[in-house]
Amino acid sequence: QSLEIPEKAILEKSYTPEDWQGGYKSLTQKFDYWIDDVEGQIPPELQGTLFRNGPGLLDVNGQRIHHPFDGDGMISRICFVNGRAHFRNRFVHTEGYLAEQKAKKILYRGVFGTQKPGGWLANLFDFSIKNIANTNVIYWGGKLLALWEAAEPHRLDPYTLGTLGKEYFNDVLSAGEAFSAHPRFDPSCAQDGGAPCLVNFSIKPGLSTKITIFELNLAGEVIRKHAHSVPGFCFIHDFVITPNYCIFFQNPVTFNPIPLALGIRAAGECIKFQPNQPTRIIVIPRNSQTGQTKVKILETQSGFVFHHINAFEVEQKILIDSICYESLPEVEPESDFRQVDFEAQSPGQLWRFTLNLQDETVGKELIESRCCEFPAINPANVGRSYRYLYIGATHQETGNAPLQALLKIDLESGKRQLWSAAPHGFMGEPIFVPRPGSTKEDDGWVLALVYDAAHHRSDVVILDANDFGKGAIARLHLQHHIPYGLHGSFTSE
Ligand code: 3ON
Ligand code: FE
Repeated sequence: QSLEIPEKAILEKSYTPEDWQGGYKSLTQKFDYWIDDVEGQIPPELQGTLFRNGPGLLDVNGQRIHHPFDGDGMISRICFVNGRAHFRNRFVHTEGYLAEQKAKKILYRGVFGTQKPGGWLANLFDFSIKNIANTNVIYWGGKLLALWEAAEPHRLDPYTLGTLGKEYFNDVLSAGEAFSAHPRFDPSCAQDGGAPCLVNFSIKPGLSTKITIFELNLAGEVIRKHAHSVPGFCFIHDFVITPNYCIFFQNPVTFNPIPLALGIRAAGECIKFQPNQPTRIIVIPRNSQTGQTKVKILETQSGFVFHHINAFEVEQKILIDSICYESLPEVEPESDFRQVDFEAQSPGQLWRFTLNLQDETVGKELIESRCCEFPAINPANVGRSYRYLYIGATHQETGNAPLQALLKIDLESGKRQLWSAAPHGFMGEPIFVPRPGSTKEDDGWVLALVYDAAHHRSDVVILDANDFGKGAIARLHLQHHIPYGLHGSFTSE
């Protein structure tokens, strides 16, 4: 057998840019229907609702936004009942969305480079922010909440997806106060006698940064809130928890607000990655009662981190699994994000960091070099040791490219399984749903939205988490596409 790989196979990409770009068309229509076009079988045991959030609009009446992270939040709701599934989508009716739809033009600057038309003069000294509610959607304490990390949540009707208003948790949040888009769900909180709780944070940046931690009980009430000041500017999108700690990676960046003030750059474009500076790992104790309240800051080199997978404690050590980029991906001010040169971007790779709290050292080890993003695990293992993770990945083993596959990693045996939707399929964030009543870590399903460029529509794909080798056990063809999204969640309530 020849080991020679034909040159064509190496040169050929697993996708075409045109196919990929199709997933960045706006979706303006509202839909409500039972999904009848199903390949395979929806497991009847899979009961509950998958909520997804992401930018639904990539333009306002034809005026293009500069970066997908600036797009207005659109919620999709896929409800599974007795082996059938129902689809509904609605935009979050934020003040900014309503005002721009009425005016039929861009009225706000975006954090990631969208400017008001009219050049720098039209944007000069405009620091107002548009809460676009586009990053995550969670169901907690009987409330469906659309999240965006720089401002307060929007509350939605879980059935109709109608917007009910902003959520302040009984005045715990003040107007405009942030509540990040990456809450973590502690399945069994030691401080609450083993009851589940939600842990979230907010970042108030400045010369020094205020990090506030919130813990909410099952009724959706904030039961603990404490704030900490750390030196320097922070761009922190995600964090991890263990039973005793909240852990943040302070990326090595600087912020220069002058181009923002002058109307020539958006806030996100004023952030500069500093490759020669260390990442500072901020470890904040969750229990402020035990005297263990001192915040510890450890240093390492991690590149830029958006997302973490999980963390857990082993004696005096904390292990943290994170997706690291060699640098912060930037979109040039005058360019179109649809023309991005993937090969020029560093891939996201999976690393394990080991913090030794006693001598304050950090070790690190590469777990997966294939470009990956959007991790998921069994919710019962959040903050605990775990064996399996599921993550969006590129079809190819090396380099950067759009996510087209799902990778399952067995951290114990090192075994990998890859399910790819290439060449025409593009992968969104997976969600792991445990099989009801089962305690086996990988017994359940992995759900993801896949954009199918061949039909310009999206599919809800269901894999058996225990065995990706079977292929998709069901592919639910939607009647339309869903623009590439960010995060979501599953609730069996
Ligand atoms: O950090 C400071 C405080 C703060 C909260 C300054 C600041 C202005 C940058 C800021 C605001 C941050 C915001 C609004 C961040 C929003 C992030 C967002 C909407 C999405 C992030 C997504 C991250 C990733 C890695 C997405 C990957 C997507 C793919 C691989 C596929 O499309
Ligand atoms: Fe995120």
